[in-house]
Amino acid sequence: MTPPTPPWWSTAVVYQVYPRSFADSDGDGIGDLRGVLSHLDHLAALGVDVVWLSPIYRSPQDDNGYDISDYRDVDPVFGTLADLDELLATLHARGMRLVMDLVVNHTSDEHPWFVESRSSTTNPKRDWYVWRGGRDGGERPPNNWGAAFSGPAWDRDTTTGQWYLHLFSPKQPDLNWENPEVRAAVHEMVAWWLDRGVDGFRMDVVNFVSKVDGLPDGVVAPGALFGDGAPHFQNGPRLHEFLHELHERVFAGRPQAVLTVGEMPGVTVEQARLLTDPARAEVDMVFQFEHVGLDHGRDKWDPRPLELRELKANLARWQTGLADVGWNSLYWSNHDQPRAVSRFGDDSPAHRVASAMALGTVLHLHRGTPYVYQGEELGMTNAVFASLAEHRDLESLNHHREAVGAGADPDVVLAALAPASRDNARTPVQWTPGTSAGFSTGAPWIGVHPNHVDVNAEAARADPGSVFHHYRRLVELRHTDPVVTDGVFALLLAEHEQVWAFTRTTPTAQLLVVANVSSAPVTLDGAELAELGGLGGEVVLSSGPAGDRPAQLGAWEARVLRRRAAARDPSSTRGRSTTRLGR
Ligand code: TEU
Repeated sequence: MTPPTPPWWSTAVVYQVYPRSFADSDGDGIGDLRGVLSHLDHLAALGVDVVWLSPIYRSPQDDNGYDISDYRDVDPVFGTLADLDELLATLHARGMRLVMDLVVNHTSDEHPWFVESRSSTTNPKRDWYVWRGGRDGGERPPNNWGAAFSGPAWDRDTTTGQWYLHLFSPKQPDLNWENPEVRAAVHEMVAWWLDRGVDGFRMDVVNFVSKVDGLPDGVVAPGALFGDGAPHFQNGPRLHEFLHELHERVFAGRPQAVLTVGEMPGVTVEQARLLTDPARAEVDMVFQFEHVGLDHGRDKWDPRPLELRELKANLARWQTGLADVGWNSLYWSNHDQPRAVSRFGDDSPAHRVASAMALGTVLHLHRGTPYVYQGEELGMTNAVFASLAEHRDLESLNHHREAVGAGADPDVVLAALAPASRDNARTPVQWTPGTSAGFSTGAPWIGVHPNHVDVNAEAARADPGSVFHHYRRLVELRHTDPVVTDGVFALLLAEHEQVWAFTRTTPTAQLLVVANVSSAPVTLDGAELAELGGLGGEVVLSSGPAGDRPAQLGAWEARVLRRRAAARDPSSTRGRSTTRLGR
């Protein structure tokens, strides 16, 4: 039997554009589609295959476009439908693809569907959203769930006195996927975009669409204001059915081979095996959240130190779990997460470049499809905001208000926003050392990082030793070396607290990836060196201040070595038994 042709996205790298912060063409301080069009050379130079565009649809912008009031138009702040068509055509002409954001767990409260739905209890669209009567004579929400952006997950509507569910902001009411008319409307809209030529969808919190019957109360953690509804709305009872239906009705049989990636907070490896099994036809890959939760305590505002051993074990568990069925997505950052180099690396001037390279190296050489978030290829760092007034994200602002309202010290809450706020990822892309980093000729909607004078695309592209060129080489390696796509993953030195090492092995070749993921040099002892096969092989890629002694790794030094796969290679046999790490 000939093996099935691997899907195109198995050798692809996706680049995420958060349009509000990418590039502004018209001087209003907000990035737009013509801004994206003007920087396609940058993406082509990096070599990426796909652009994932965060939402550009019509929206009141309560959550920067994740609150959509018209799925079939472009918000004037970003441009026009004609600009979008031009972007699509230009990307295609350059051999790149376009993946859109699909936000259908909820709409904006200004979407005509919700405007109708809230108008009366008998409106035909009433059941398109999740409406319930309140407790205690209607005065209290129907259950105790909290919303992701603070406060209760319910709002009482004055027109009818009933409550509607919003897992995010009150301006993001949840659609009722139990209603077949809602699903049909979503299918129609997705087909409309595919007819326009788009190549796929990143599906926003799509594992929240099926809620448990009866919407039971969640457990209230000690000190928490609300119950945790997640067990009742994440990966709910009809999720597989809904995704399969969407696939069959819309994605199957399309001329373009569509890429679907489901954003799924709380998804487990076991669920992901089912969700991404090609035979089940649900989604191609999922964004899982385990590795970006390892530095959270009670919640994201309560940091705990990240343990390298835990991080390695987590990624290894996903590699093993999806080795024989399904597929991984690989990411360090996106528009909701802090900057990778500040969070997992060391963004001090001495180590910023090397640590960004080391992180890129380990991530991109895992098995799966890597996602590069805009600016990550420049080693952009977390924002430096001096006051609450500089923050923009509703999640941060609401959290500050809620925590201070409950008696917390405002300065302490502000300090907790610094490492965790989503605004860290949303400062403008740094194109040049000039005014506003070349992002806009107007006043940017959010502060430009002062380090743009040194950290910018112009400088990076001119410097062969930059993070940009290292990422470019990683993308190229994925395109040219089948081991990067297919090789079996095996973690080495699992217990080492500074070194991240693994092999990728096919019957004919092997890559060994070794990185010092710390700001202190490492000297490997004899046993460690033996586990790494003596660190021999042809150097495919390296970064950091390589020393001349193989047993020494400088701070954040990363090496990728190619070897012929030997049947009795100690690393490959040992690696196979690493499942104990995570299971
Ligand atoms: O995010 C969903 C999600 O669960 C998060 O990553 C969320 O940002 C987190 O709770 C913050 O701590 C998606 C989008 O990526 C995000 O930008 C939207 O705000 C959200 O859905 C609602 O559409």
